[in-house]
Amino acid sequence: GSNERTFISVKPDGVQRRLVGEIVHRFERKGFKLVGMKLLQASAEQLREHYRDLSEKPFYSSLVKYMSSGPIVVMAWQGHDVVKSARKMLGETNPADSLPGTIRGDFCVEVSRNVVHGSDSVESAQREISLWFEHHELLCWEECSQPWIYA
Ligand code: YYY
Ligand code: MG
Repeated sequence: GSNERTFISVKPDGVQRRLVGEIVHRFERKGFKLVGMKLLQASAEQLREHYRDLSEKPFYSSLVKYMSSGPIVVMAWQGHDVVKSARKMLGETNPADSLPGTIRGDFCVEVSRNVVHGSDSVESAQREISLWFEHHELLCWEECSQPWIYA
């Protein structure tokens, strides 16, 4: 439904490279609704939890180190099929496999510096949003453009 939410974050390389505005702009233009956003320094502990499904992978500790190396921007976006659409907007995990026009296809080169995160399923999105946001930080607001985006 159009109340679906996903968790998107601009990784430390994306913040350092001043891509926050570009990434927000893409989701805004698409027609999704921003329902939560903040800049923060994530702890290794939070990141180990966020990426817990990858804990057996050889890159897990370097991933946690990179993700905690500077500020990140965490966001919750809402809209119809937003989880799947956002993954398409991000591109593939490896920027080399990402088509031009996607965020990773346009702005990065290496898998370990791929500038942006997006939830891979509705269940992951719910888990990640509740990990990074307090309930009161998520806003339900009436967007005036809604009737021009949804029939
Ligand atoms: O969901 P997504 O971010 O596209 O990929 P995941 O398979 O969940 O991996 C999370 C994160 O780990 C990825 O964005 C970069 C990093 N990573 C890596 O450094 N090296 C790999 N071979 C695979 C993933
Ligand atoms: Mg993932």
